[in-house]
Amino acid sequence: MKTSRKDFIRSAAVLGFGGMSLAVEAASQSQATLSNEPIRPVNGKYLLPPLGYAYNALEPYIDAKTMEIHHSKHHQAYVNKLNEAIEKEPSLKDGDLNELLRNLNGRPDTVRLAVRNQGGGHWNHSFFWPLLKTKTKMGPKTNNLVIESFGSIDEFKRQFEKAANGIFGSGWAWVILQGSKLKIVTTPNQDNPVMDFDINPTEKGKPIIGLDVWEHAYYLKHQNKRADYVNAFWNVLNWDQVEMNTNE
Ligand code: MN3
Repeated sequence: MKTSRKDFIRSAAVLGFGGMSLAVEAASQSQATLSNEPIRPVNGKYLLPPLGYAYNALEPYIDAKTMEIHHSKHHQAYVNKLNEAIEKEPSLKDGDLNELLRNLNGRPDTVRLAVRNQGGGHWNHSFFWPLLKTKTKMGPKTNNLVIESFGSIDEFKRQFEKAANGIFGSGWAWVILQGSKLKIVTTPNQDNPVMDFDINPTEKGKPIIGLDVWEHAYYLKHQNKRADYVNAFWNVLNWDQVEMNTNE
């Protein structure tokens, strides 16, 4: 029996849908994450989400050793220290990390800094890993937002690179959605644009892209040359994930 093109498309669509629902299930189990999805403790403890791809998947742009140490050591350390903090403050065990970060000022003094630094570290890295994938293309919604907000893709990239390269010390460069426009902002340490501490309200918004510019993210491959790492980021930015992040 000959398989018609229509049947083929239908079965591919079914497979595609199956793959998607599996991915959604894995994401909720792993806590890997879109910016608007809850990140919750399991039995009172936050967990390290699986990377979702091999450590060498981003070669040659980001090397396997960096990915392995970054995920299994650095991110794990944020998770562990966040868990130590919430041990001391059991009221934090039930929440969603997004909510904890959005209302840092409402947290007890004893744990606020730990939630900011370690919770921020956990949130930021959970957001970062799904943003990395080779060979994707900018989606139509993102493209429109970029053109409306920056005039051209080149100008957008230029401004993002300038911001990322200009961060003094450790921090993150972000593209956030504010209303119907994109904006590039930076944060020090593990702060991010969803937190409510003494951040300028103009710097707050829904993250759609985040880039870790701590030295641990690039030093093994690029040493002091952060600009090379920032430039390489365009080769591994997962535009499919970015497009999803633009959804409300
Ligand atoms: Mn990092």
